[in-house]
Amino acid sequence: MKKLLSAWGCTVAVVCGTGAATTINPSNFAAWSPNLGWVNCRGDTANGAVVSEYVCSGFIWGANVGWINLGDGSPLNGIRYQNTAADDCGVNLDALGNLQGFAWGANIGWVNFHPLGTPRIDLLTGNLSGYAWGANVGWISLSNAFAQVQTDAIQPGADSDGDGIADSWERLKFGGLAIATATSDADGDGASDLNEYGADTDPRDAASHLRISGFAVSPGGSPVTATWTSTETRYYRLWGATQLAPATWSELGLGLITPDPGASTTRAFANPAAPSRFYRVEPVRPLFP
Ligand SMILES: [Ca+2]
Ligand SMILES: [Ca+2]
Ligand SMILES: [Ca+2]
Repeated sequence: MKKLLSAWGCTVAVVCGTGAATTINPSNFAAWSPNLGWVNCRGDTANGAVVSEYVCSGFIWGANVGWINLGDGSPLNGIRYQNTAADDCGVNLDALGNLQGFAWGANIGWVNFHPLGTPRIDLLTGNLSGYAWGANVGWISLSNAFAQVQTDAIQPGADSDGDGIADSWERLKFGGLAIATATSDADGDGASDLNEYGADTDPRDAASHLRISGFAVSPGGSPVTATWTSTETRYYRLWGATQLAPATWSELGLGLITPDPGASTTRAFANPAAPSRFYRVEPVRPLFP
């Protein structure tokens, strides 16, 4: 099927019916091009754009130009499209939400998602912004004063060995699928490879793992201030409990926390009156299922 899709004939893919259901929002699906008019990123729903953790796939539709292919979802290196051969082209997504690579329309040629147009996805809202550029069609705007494109989800990458870790991440960090399992801890830092994947820390660096790195209590016992290691690619929630066995964790009321710039985040919160208190921090990817 990969071969059929890589023929770049948009109607081929529709006939094949291999596309996953689109992730694009039913109301916010329209990009705009001065030369093409509206471009429908949901397509016909069954074959519309699909955003996943490392790559995009599926098709967007321009009434005047037909289907535009975002990639077949199966990059040859098992991670991202290299965009150096016709059968390995498509639009990639990085951990910060930036889109980069080439889409293809049989009637319009290549459409370049280039850093100059800053095409990206907001990791909190799923809103797309920036532009793509086609030599034959000019700019295609992913958001404007009237409309925008929004993805309801970012699908986790394929997990063929069923360890809960996207295979792309395993290949990127370990060069293959043999090392990481659902319980392994390759760098022995106490954070499992599965948890390092979830927190976007380095599974080959024992100094890199999610942890509360600082904690200060005000005179009188409340509020307290917690600092934890963080990355721009994740949001966080803080949880508290007054005992560990059994623990009943409660969200501390700060809601979804946007990380501070840099390598750590600090927040203050009320310290409940109790003989003992325990805290933990959870990494969150808002658009993941
Ligand atoms: Ca896996
Ligand atoms: Ca580890
Ligand atoms: Ca680590």
